[in-house]
Amino acid sequence: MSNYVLITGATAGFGEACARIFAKNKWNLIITGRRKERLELLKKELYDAHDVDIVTLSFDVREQQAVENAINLISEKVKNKLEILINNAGLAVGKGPIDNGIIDDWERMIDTNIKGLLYVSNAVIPVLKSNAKGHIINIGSIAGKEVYPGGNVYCASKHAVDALSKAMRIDLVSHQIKVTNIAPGAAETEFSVVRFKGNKEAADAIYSGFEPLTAIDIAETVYFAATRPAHVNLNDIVIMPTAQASSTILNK
Ligand code: NDP
Ligand code: 8X3
Repeated sequence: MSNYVLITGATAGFGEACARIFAKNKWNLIITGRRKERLELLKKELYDAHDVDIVTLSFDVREQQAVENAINLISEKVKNKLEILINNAGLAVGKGPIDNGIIDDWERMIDTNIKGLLYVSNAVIPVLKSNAKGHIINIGSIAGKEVYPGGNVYCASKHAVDALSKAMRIDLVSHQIKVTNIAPGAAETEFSVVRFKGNKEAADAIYSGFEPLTAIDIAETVYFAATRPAHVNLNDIVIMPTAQASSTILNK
């Protein structure tokens, strides 16, 4: 039986694309997200196409008890074959000067991008340790490498992901658990629609005048990192559109 990859935020964007590429390559999946209907539709589609085992777990990564309960629901048989955790669930909410910041937006980003990633990791790391090998792939961001105008709290949350990737690598090296940080630049997904609270025009403007990355570009990168030989780990990957030189420099 093939091994399992657990993907957070598999209902859209990078996470959904990761589910597709891993299933196509005959990996079994544990797909998670809040939108249960999307998880069930994806499960049916990928099971029909690839005949892999797919477990769906619907929970909010911000709720520690819900995270723990969901991971506890996974059968021992599946846990024994769990090899990869992709910490992908995340979001930006709002973009503007810090002195105009909305506290609720800040809390959503910190609770999801930092605390949610920690809750999921806390629940899954014991499983990887007992399997005596594993791979955690954290989806950071170019916002975790640079700070840009109006990005303040989102950038801080992704700098935290960058730091946690380094810290996890140090703390888990003796358990043969690889840790990879992937830091994408501009990629067109539901990300900007969420960031601009449903304002599609504002979201579309982010990607106009250049060719952004796609979710498939990121999923292929994740899959490549996940399938290196046992003795090779890719620590940190920054991936941007060819038209992007930094957070703020775009060839439009
Ligand atoms: P999408 O908005 O397309 O997907 C985000 C995913 O995260 C959804 O599946 C969503 O599921 C899930 N999610 C969000 N909040 C929660 C929550 N509280 N609990 C559980 N799941 C949650 O965005 P992307 O695919 O673009 O983003 C994926 C990751 O990549 C994020 O961490 C983002 O910060 C990062 N990133 C994105 C970039 C981009 O330009 N698009 C660039 C660099 C990094 P649901 O709503 O069903 O819960
Ligand atoms: C998403 C990329 O540049 O909008 O993390 O912060 S950016």
